[in-house]
Amino acid sequence: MTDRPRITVVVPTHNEGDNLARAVTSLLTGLDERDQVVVVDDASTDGSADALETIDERVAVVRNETRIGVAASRNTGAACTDTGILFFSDAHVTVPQGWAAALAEPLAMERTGAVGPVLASMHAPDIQGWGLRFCDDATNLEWLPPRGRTAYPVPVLPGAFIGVSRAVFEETGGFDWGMKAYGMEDPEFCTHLWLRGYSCVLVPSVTVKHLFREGNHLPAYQLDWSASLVNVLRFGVVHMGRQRLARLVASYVADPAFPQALAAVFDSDALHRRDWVQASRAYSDDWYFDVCNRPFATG
Ligand SMILES: [Mn+2]
Repeated sequence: MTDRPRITVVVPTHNEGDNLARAVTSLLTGLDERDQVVVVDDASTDGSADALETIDERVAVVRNETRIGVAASRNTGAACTDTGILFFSDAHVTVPQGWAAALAEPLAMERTGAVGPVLASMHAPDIQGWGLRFCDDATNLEWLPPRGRTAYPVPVLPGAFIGVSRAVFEETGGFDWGMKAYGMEDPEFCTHLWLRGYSCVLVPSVTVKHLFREGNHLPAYQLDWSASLVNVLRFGVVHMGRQRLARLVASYVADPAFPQALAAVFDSDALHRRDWVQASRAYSDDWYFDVCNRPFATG
C-alpha cells in the first residue's frame, strides 16, 4: 500500500438522482480502507442521498437544511474530517481505477497547491478539457488543449474534480464562503492559490468523465445569471487591482442585472476579503492574469 496521507472526497449534491450513487461507487474504487467520502446533501428533495451510507462504511452524509451552494457545501464537508488530503468532486462524474494515487502524488511536491484531472464529457468522451485559462477581462474561461504527458501547471483547474492538501486548504480558508449558488468558486480558488505562490497542476494520466450541463439531464445547480454576476463581480473586487477591475466593470455595466449585482457585492464582506487576500498574497493580479494566462493562449 501507499504511504500517502489519508483522503477525504467531499461531494456536494442537490437533486442528482441516480448520478450520485454512481459517482460515489466510482470514487470508492480508487480509495483505501482508511479514506472517506463525505456527501454534503444541499437540501435535496429527491431522496437521492438517503441510502448512500449503506453503500460502504467509508461513506458519510451531511445534510444542509437549506441550500447554501457549492463553495459553502465543500467547506462544510472538509470540516467533517481531518485527513491530510481533500478532493472535491461533483456528484455526476465517474473516475478511473487508481485515480487517487495518481492525483495525490504531485500534492506531495513543494508549492503544489491543487491538482486536477483531464475532464471528459460523460456521453462524448472525445470531448476533453485539459485545464482552463482566463481569456479576457470579463473573466470568461476557455478550455485548454493537451500540453504534455506528465503533470504540468495550468492557470485554472476544472472545479468538477479538484484535490488539495489539508494544509493549503486551511491556509487559504478553502473556497470563498461568499460565492453564491454556483459559478466562479473554482476559478476563484485557483486564482487565490496562484497569487499565494502555489501552482495548480494538471495530471494528464487521469481522465474523469463529467456530465456537462448542456443537454437533457437533471437540473442540478441551475445556472442563475444574477447570482453568477454577483460572483463574477465579487471575484473582481477581491482579486483585481483598480485598472483591471475597471475593465471588468466595463464588461458588465450595461447588463440589466448589474445594478443589483454590484449592490449585493458591496452589501457583503467582499471588501474585507479583498483586504485579507491582497495583504497575504505573493504576486500581483497582473502577474497572474497576464503572465500566468498568456502562454496558454491558443488563438
Ligand atoms: Mn459539474
